[in-house]
Amino acid sequence: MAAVKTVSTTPFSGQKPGTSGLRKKVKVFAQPHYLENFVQAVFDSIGDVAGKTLVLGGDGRYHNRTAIQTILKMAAANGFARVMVGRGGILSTPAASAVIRKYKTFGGIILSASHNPGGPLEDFGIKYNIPAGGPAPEAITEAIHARTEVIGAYRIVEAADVDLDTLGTRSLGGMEVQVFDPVADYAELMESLFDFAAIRAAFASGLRMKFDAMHAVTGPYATEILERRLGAPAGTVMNGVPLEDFGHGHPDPNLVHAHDLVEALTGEGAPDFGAASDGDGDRNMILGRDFYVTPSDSLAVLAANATLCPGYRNGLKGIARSMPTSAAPDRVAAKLGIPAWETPTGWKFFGTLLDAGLATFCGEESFGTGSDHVREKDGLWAVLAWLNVLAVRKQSVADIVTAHWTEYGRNVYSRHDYEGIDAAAAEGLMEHLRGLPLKGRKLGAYTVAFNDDFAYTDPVDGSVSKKQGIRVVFEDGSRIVFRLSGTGTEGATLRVYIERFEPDPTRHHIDPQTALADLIAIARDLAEIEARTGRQEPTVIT
Ligand code: G16
Repeated sequence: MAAVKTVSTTPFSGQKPGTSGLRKKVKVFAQPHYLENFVQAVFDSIGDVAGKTLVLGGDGRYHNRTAIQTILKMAAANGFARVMVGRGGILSTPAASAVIRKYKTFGGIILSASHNPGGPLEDFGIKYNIPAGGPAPEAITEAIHARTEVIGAYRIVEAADVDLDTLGTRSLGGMEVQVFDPVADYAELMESLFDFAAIRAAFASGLRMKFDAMHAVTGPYATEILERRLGAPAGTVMNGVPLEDFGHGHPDPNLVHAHDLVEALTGEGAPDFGAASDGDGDRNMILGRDFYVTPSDSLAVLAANATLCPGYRNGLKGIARSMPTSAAPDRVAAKLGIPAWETPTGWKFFGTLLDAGLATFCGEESFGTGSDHVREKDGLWAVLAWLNVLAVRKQSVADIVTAHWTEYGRNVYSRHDYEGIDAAAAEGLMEHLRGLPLKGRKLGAYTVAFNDDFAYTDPVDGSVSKKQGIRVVFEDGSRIVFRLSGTGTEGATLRVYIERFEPDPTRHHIDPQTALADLIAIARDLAEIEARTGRQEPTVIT
C-alpha cells in the first residue's frame, strides 16, 4: 500500500470560487501546493469522504491530466473508496452531472475553465459538484473558500501515476480508480429524452447540419451521437478532436468566436441547422441558415415545443431563467400556465428549483440551456432538442422562430461585453450606478419605473444572494442590466444587457442593434462607460 504523506502548506489568498468554480491562469494553478490546497479544502468541507465514490474529469485542456493525477492521489489519501475517471481524463460538464446522478456518487470534481481559452499561458479551473449533480451552492463554496484561508496541511499518497487511457479498474493506495467511457452513459440519457427515430429519419431525408465542437470536449460526444447513432453524414461534426489548447481558439460558442460555423451557415446552399458548444460542453449556440437564435429565444422556443420531445411529453413544471436573460421564456410560461422563475446568474441557482420539481427547463442568456435531466446546462441536449423540434415540425429554424415571435411578440435583446477592463474602474462604475436616483426620470423616450441591485431569495431553501446585477427597468418593460462577470481571469468584464419588447410583427426582423440603439446610448451615458473604462466600443456583442 502506498504511503500517505501529510504535506505542510500555507494559504494562498484569492481561492474564492466565482460564478462557476475557481478559475485562474494555468501558471497560478501550477504553483506548488496551489491545486493541492484547494482540493484539500474541498475534501475538508463536504463531509465525511471515507468510503465514498467521487467522479472526476475535465474538458481536456492543458494541465487536465496533471491535475487529475494529483487529485487521484489526494482522494486516495483522504479515504475515498473509489474514483470514477473519464477515459483520458475527459468528461464534459453535463456528462459529469449525469454520471454523478446515475451512480449516486458523493459528487464530483470537474476540471474546466469552460469557454475560456486553454494552453500553458491560458486558463484552468476546478469545481466541486454535489451528489445531486449540480455545482455546489454558495454555502459550500463559501465554506471551501474559508477553509483555503486557514489551511495548514494536505494529504497525498506517494505513488506512480495512474493509466488514464485504458478502460478498467486499477488500485491506487488502496483506492479503486475506475476509468470509464465518458460518452456511453450520456448518450444513453439523450436517447431516452429525444425522438432519435424522427431525427434519424430527418437526416436520412436530407436535413443538413454542422456542429462545431471547437476542438473542445464535445467532439467525441457529438461524433458518437450525431454521426454514429443518428446517422448524420461524416463531417457533420467540425473541429471534433479535443486539443489541449483548443487549436489556439477561444472555445466560446458565440457569433464572434464560432466564426467558422457562422461562415458555414451563411448564404445559399448552407446547411439547414448549425450549432456549437464550448470548452466543457455545457454551452450552446443555435443557428439556422443565415439566422441566429439568441439563447433567450432558444429557451422560449424549446419550452413552447417541449411536448414534441418524448422526455417532456407530459409538459413542463416551470421555466427558470437568470435575471439578465430576456423575458421571452416568461411569455411561454404564462401561456402554458406554469411558473416562471428569475434567478441570479449562475447555473447553481437552478438546482433547488429542479430538485423541488418547480421547474423543468432552465436557461441563461450566456448560451446555457438545460433541463431537470442533469443539474448543469447542457450544450448537446439543446442541440438535440432543436433537432427533435426540426424533425417533427419539418420547418426551417427561421420559420419556427418567426412564428414564435408572431405568436408571443419579440423580446429584442442584445448583450454588450467590455472585456479586460481595469478592475477598480469597473467597481467604480458599478458603485456609481448603485447610487443613481433614477425612479421616475425620463431618459430619451423612456421613463424609469425602478432601478435596483438584484437580490434573490431562494424559494426553496430561503438563502439570500445580494448584489446580483443592477437593473434599470422602464415603464414599458424595457430594461438595461449591468453586471460584472464572475468567470473572467484578467481584470474585469462589464456586461450590459439590453432588452425591449416588440409586439409588432412587421418590426420583428429589424436588426437588434438598430432596434435597441436608443437604449444602448442610454446605457453608455448612464454608466459613463467611455469616461470610466476608456472603451468606446464593446469587445463582444451577442
Ligand atoms: C458560467 C455559469 C453560468 C453563467 C456564466 C456567465 O458558465 O455556469 O451560469 O451564466 O458563467 O457568467 P459571468 O457572466 O459571470 O461571466 P460557464 O459556461 O462559464 O460555466
